[in-house]
Amino acid sequence: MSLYDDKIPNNVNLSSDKRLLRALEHWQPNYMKWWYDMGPAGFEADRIYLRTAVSVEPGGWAHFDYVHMPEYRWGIFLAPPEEDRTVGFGDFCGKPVWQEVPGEFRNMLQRLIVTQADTEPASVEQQRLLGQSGPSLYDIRNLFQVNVEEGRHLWAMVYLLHSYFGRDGREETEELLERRSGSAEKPRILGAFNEPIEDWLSFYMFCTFTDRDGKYQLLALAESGFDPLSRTTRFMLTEEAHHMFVGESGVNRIVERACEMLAAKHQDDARREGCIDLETIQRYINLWFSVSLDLFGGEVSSNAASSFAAGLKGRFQEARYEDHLALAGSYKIWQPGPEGWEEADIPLRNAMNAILRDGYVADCEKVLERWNRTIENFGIPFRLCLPDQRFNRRIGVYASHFFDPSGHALTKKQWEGRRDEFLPNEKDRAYVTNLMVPIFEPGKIANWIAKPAHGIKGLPFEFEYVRREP
Ligand code: BYC
Repeated sequence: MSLYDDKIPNNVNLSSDKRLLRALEHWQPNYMKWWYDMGPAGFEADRIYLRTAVSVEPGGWAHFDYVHMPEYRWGIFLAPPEEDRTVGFGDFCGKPVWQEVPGEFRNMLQRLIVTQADTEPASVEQQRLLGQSGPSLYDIRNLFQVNVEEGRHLWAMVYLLHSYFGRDGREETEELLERRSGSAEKPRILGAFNEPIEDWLSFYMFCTFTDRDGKYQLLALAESGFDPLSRTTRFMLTEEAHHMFVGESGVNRIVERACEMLAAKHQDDARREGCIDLETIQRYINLWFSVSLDLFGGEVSSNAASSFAAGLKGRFQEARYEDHLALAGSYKIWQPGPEGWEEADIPLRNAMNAILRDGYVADCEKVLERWNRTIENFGIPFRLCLPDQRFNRRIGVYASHFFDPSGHALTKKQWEGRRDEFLPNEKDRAYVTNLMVPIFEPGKIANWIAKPAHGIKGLPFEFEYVRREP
């Protein structure tokens, strides 16, 4: 048994594939170097109560124990194969799925996998310093759980690149460790993954809105006719659910604490009580929802049409549709025309990004309803909302146009004058950053966030989720 078979839990029979093993043996030390350079800073020696995936069997991905993060067992798992699976959409609909890369679509497929892969280390880099200002050991442990799982998701994509894309794939896996979130020279591929995440409100917004893009992209890739990609992403989705829980419940606890203070002190300004006011929370929603919408790509996209036609990337729950060819039909988009903004019909295949995004938006609406229920329970009339989909966009038909969060068109000058009303402004950031004081004592929590309703795996909130080395 090889060192890696021993160290890396897997269900891909690593030990029997010498070529793959060699490739991973070459990549693994570089990954570890990256983790030490760019992974959570300042906690390398501490033991964290983490969940590690040890198999895809029911319960096998829910093994909990104390772990030093650099020794986390980053594994490679594919969901079990489905017998006689066929391509579910596009030009090859009904044909057997591919177990090898279809030559004519190699570049397109590699690009999808690299783009997906790039987001995983990017998010770890964005969150690198957060542990040092965590509001409780419970929250810090959740951050690290998310971080190690993003590391595992990178391994999942690296496995595909090494196994199926030869030398090009190997080179891509090196570049994945070279790009850096926010770098001017070698930035990460997608916009949201170059945004700084320097406070915990941003972290929870990211897990709510950006990880939820991850869910929809993974669901679309889980439909793929390239079976190894489908099986890998299906397993990744089991972990993604927890990340969204961390985000949604995190924001909810911040909202709850602000409302609790407002209600108890008959105040109208949560900041006076050292909490984060709902208006600031709204501006963070405006930012993270809009940058996450950009992650779906342009509303009208020939790339999306091509990957749908090739059977590589489908729609969310493709089986719900009757027509899997999408050759007929159209999708309505409000876009600039010769006479100003107008509704246009675009061919369905070109609208695949917009269709996937619509499912995402509906999902986000439900999150907002749950946060608003918390506010309502305190009898406070304020309501949080999602900004209009045209607001603050950098990609797609609304990029380089200006809209307020209600979707009213603005001139560039009006936008510049009112930007601070819509998006986190300098004062907001300074205020929120100032609250980020670390709490490392078990059972204690920062003033600006409520305790969670439950601890991890039935343990109390007071449990020592992070054992700090003296
Ligand atoms: N930023 O045809 P278009 C996750 C580029 S998150 C910068 O409109 P397409 C996670 C695009 O590359 C999920 N550039 O869009 C969450 C293209 O460039 P070229 C990640 C952008 O290609 C939290 C041009 O603009 N997974 O897992 O259909 C933590 C025109 O593009 C952006 C995936 O993304 C942007 N936002 O769609 C950890 C799935 N958007 O060709 C992890 C795989 C577009 O002109 N990726 N561009 O050079 C895809 O399916 C597609 O690449 C995209 C873009 C949906 C992202």
